[in-house]
Amino acid sequence: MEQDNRKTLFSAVQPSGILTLGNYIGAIRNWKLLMNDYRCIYALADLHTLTVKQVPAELRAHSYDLAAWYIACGIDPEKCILFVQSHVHEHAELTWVLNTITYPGELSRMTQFKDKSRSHADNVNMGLMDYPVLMASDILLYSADLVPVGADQKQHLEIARDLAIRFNGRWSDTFTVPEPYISKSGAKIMSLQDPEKKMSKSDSNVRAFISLDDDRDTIIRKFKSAVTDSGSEVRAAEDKPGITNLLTIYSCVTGKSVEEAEKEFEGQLYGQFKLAVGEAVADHLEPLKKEKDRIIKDKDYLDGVFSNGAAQAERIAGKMLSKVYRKVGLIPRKF
Ligand code: ATP
Ligand code: LTN
Repeated sequence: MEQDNRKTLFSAVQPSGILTLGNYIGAIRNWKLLMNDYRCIYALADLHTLTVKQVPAELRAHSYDLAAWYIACGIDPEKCILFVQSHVHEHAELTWVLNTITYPGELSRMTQFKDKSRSHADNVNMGLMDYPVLMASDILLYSADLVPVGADQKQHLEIARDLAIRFNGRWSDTFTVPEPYISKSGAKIMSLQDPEKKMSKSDSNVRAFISLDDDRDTIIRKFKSAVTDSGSEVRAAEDKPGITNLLTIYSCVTGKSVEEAEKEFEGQLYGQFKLAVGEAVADHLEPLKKEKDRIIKDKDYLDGVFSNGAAQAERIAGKMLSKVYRKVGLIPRKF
């Protein structure tokens, strides 16, 4: 068999609802760009979604939806491994072992845990706290060298690195210590209503985020109502978080640099600029949405992708889990 000498890349998104423009620009868009240079493994992190309350039928629908978006955004299942986390039992099993070398203190100080404990105060469960350990298992099972994520996941990546180093030190070299890949531009797309806050799908104000499912008119309307800053110049600056965010978005969807965009809108009013950003985003998303709508109709195709992906993922994850069990002293089943 031909040897693949490329480094390995792993990433995942939770099928927890709609996808926002932040998810797309901060994460999924980069996956496609890296696909030819790395051996890529992409998962739907469905076990992670159970850390907050889910409606079972909706979770199932969201999982198919997310897979359709992955493929529509250019993640080619023929060129990478695309699978559902819960289809590969090794993820949950490695989490158990890693839990035994994780300290509660390092999990309880995670920003996401603190935020979600506040926003889901009626359901602060062990899974919510253990979330980064499951994420570390996802990454370490595949010896991933690189993990492309948005800036908000950097802390979780640090835990994955710490656990790899701790395990390797206590037993012997087993895990690759992963590096985060956080793109320079677009790693943190901000809310359209409060540019000091991350754009988030769980925002109670729907005008704060763009859903990839929004139609053209809605997208343009949301950009028109985006909060901007004082002054009138279309320029990226620290004291202009609203305009800077819109310039970043414009640059990411058009491929132009922020400087080029600033020149293009020199002398124009905020209103004209916001309309142009809305149109550029709508133009960019339109073909992706068409493709997603086509793919989602074919559940058999998606089930085939999942089955094929899980078989490939399992081969890698199974080997790694056996190695881990052996190293920590569990006896292998002989018959
Ligand atoms: P929630 O807001 O409910 O916590 P989320 O929108 O952050 O969810 P996730 O599934 O946690 O969604 O994130 C998926 C990926 O998208 C991660 O890599 C994350 O870093 C990235 N991401 C999420 N929001 C943004 C954003 N506003 N800007 C850039 N990247 C983002
Ligand atoms: N927690 C991540 C999703 C995720 C992930 C991973 C990302 C689960 N497992 C492994 C990278 C690598 C999030 O985006 N919220």
